[in-house]
Amino acid sequence: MADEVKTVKLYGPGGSPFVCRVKIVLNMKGIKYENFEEDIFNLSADVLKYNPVHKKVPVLVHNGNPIAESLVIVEYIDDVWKGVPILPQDPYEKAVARFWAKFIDEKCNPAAFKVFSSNGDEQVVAEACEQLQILENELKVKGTKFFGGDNIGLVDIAADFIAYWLGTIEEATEIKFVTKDKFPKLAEWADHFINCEVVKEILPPREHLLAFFKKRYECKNVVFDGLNVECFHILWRVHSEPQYPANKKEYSNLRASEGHMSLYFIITAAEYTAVKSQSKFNTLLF
Ligand SMILES: N[C@@H](CCC(=O)N[C@@H](CS)C(=O)NCC(=O)O)C(=O)O
Repeated sequence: MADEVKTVKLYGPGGSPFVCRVKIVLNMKGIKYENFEEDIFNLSADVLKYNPVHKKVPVLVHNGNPIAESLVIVEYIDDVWKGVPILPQDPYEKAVARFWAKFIDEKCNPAAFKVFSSNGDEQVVAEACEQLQILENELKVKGTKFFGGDNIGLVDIAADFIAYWLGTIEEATEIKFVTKDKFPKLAEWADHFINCEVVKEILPPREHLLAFFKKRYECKNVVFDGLNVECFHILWRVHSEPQYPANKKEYSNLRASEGHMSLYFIITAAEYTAVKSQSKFNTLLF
């Protein structure tokens, strides 16, 4: 057991839905591991070394081998440790599960996130609902408790953000668009999922998430010395010096930080020049 702890290391904070995917699977399989909590605004040198391509958590290190990307990690764990299966054995069923997990990652989660960064724009809400409706229909057609049947599987785990985080961000931002009336099957599924012992033990306290997301979305419009800067997203790495491209669209990649909290700005090239020349901005944000 002690050896297992030494050979399995998980890098990533408990508040991240991507990290929780991995934690849920480790919990389901009863695998002991060492957890490195990590600060997503200032990732450790270990994470940057183990995941130099994406520079993100979670990262799992097993017997010294790093594995990145939550769904890849989930599948890896399922391959290595037997016991409760996460993916179906049947190749077709397995492909179907991977299809839905990919759909959640590529369509549903980004569409839902966009609702909050757009401050509840009607069109953006409609687009997110369209994606969620596809999941709702899938549950209706299957008629099962979970996407995988009677037990939790890959798709349920992939959808942990929808089950738990989404409602919390809705509360933090006061932008409610996923209702029980609109998505009764999803609501029922989410309830089953978050109340499963193996999941419940892992989920971060709701009040912590609430506080985090309130802070994250509170700065919608920020004024720096008369310059109205639209802040629509929080940002990541604190001290990395960004490259400054020449047009406004690319400026959305400008990374700045205010103390621990980082912000993500859209500003024009002219605004940038003006802002950069102001010492207040420099002290405050870099
Ligand atoms: N596709 C990745 C997404 C992981 C991800 O976005 N992780 C965030 C934390 S929730 C992160 O590491 N952010 C740090 C950064 O971007 O610098 C996965 O599934 O693992």
